[in-house]
Amino acid sequence: MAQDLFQAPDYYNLDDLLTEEHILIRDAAREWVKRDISPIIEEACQKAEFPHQIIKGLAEVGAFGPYIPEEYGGAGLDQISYGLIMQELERGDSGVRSTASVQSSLVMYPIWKYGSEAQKHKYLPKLASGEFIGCFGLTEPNHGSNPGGMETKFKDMGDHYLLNGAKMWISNAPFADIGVVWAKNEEGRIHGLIVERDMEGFSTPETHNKWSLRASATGELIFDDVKVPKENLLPKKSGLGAPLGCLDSARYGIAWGAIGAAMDCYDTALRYSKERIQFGKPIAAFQLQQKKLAEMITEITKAQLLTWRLGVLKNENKATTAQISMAKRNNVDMALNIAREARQVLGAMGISGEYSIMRHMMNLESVITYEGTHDIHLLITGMDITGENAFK
Ligand code: TGC
Ligand code: FAD
Repeated sequence: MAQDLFQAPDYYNLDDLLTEEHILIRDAAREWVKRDISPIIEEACQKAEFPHQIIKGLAEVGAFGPYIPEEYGGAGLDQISYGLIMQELERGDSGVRSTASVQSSLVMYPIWKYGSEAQKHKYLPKLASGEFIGCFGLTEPNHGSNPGGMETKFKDMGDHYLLNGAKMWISNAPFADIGVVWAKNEEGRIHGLIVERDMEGFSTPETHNKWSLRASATGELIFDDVKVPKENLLPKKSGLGAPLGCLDSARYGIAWGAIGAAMDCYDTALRYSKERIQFGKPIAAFQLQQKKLAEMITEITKAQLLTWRLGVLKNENKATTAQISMAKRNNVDMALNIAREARQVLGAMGISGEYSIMRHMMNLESVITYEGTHDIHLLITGMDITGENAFK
């Protein structure tokens, strides 16, 4: 990739809305991305390999469990700090943000919220330091948007549970040390179970041939009569609301992350448009290119405002599922549209790995699908404002 010259756009002086601590945390993550992600990410994507060497740095910038209390090894930060870290990571690559989102919101969050004290002390500090990497198993071959229909099940065998079934499209699966896995008991009630890599009958084959999120490892989780100790069941919440509660936290992080990808595409296109000469002048001087760039910064600014406000609501424990859906849907769509427009500004260079835009565009095709598709989030908003459920 060409040298990382990123300069973050802040058209409405939104830094004024942040505290000094927010800015310190954000700038530390920004510097780390510039130093440790930008130089290696293109090659990792081309090779479709997760860059394991980044795990230590992710832990050091507080990307693993930013809002988990310090007593459990987390950074004890607020929700805006969490969002800003996700923004900076996804400015580098959506796959890097994915690894951190899953670890924080889909593995540490359920253990923190629904786990026993013993589970919290056993797993959270190791997850925060990156000694353990986790994954989250909800999606199945026959149940994606409709996780309530899941077929993975467990049986009470007296001194342990016996787990059978399969999950697919699971981020971090191929190398995760533990998985928070959602399965039905004999009464059909959904529970979370912590499954450890070395449990007999548990395997995690990698999913190959992805054109998107190539620097993030994706795989299946296969459970063939896996004996899970009873103390590994998350005791404090059951039902579909338990995994959906984790998704609220992860979707919130994605809303911030998508802004990072959009900022990187905009910044790259703006710089290129000033340097590329055609017909004797920089292409930035042509109205059609200005239209693209002006619309990009307008959409980024609107998303920044929406998401900052969501962060304030989240800090006050007032953000609703539907408000989070609106931000995830809007911001990912905004980022994908900006990536497509920015790629055009670069002409043929837009498809080259010399620049980050095509990689962001391909990554965002996953981001607009996972954690609830674009259409599912529209239906969540639709249900919230009309009171009518259009899912079923
Ligand atoms: P529904 O009947 O609406 O709800 C079932 C129960 O759950 C409660 N509930 C919630 N509880 C807490 N937080 C939320 N956000 C909640 N939303 C709903 C609800 O009150 C109800 O409780 P109860 O007590 O009455 O049973 O459920 P439904 O079956 O109709 O489904 C609704 C729908 C479609 C919105 C939901 O299933 C959904 O969101 N589907 C999308 C699935 C999805 O997002 N999967 C993501 C998998 S993980 C992933 O993609 C990780 S990618 C990570 C990365 O790499 O970054
Ligand atoms: P489907 O549910 O089959 O949907 C197909 C299409 O039908 C979509 O356009 C959808 O919007 C539409 N549709 C479905 N239902 C309705 C409806 N009621 N009304 C209107 N339209 C509808 N899952 C995990 O559990 N953990 C992970 O870590 C994880 N990581 C992922 C990583 C990647 C790279 C990807 C691509 C996916 C990941 N997922 C993960 C899975 C992801 O959450 C699902 O792909 C997503 O929820 C959609 O499910 P599906 O792919 O089965 O699509």
